[in-house]
Amino acid sequence: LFGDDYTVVFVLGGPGAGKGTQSEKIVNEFGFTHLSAGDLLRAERQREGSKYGELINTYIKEGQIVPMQITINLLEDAMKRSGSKRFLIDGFPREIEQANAFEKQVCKSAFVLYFDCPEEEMAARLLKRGITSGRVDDNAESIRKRFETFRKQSIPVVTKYEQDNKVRKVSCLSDPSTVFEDTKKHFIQYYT
Ligand code: UP5
Ligand code: MG
Repeated sequence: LFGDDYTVVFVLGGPGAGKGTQSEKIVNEFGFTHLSAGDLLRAERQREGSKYGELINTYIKEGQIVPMQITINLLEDAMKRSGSKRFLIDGFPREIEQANAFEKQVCKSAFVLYFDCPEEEMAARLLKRGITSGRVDDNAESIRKRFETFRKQSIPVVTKYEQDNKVRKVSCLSDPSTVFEDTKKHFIQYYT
């Protein structure tokens, strides 16, 4: 559907690794459009008249992956509406089936930006954010479930793309601007 003149970069990493934080910085410097699958699902959950509000809320609270066609449709709509040709797809694909379906139905990916972060650090960040975020999944119980889903279903996506030599890995342990110094290196080709 979206052809060779479109660029899709998948931004992956565990819950709280810093996908959203770094995506914002990439947008500012490289003119990409940032689409967070989680943000799109949360917006759909709140949308008046949505059929999926309740379902989405349950999946998010349980740290499980929402049935993929819902997410793929939201992403595709957002891509069309944006009028952009360069996308950071943040927090998606979270399982191999989603990766294959998206690449077949919507657009091929250029590469995967993978933010690597130890679970202890991610948990600390999420618990801290949970004090003010209002996110239904920023509590100890949901965080534990999100990590479990990440290990079982999402890490295999990274492994799959590693086999195709498409993963660019960045450690997320330092402060956001230091992490961005590393992130940037992977976008040199997109300087305008
Ligand atoms: N922070 C960030 N970087 C930092 C740094 N370098 N040093 C210190 N602190 C740092 O950051 C998280 C917190 O850490 C913030 O407070 C930030 O200030 C701080 P953020 O940039 O928000 O990290 P991010 O990786 O984006 O974390 P997020 O919580 O958004 O990740 P998740 O992957 O858990 O959440 P997402 O919104 O992608 O998905 C939520 C749920 O939606 C999923 O669990 C799932 O149920 C559902 N979903 C699907 O079903 N399908 C999908 O395709 C996508 C989502
Ligand atoms: Mg995020």
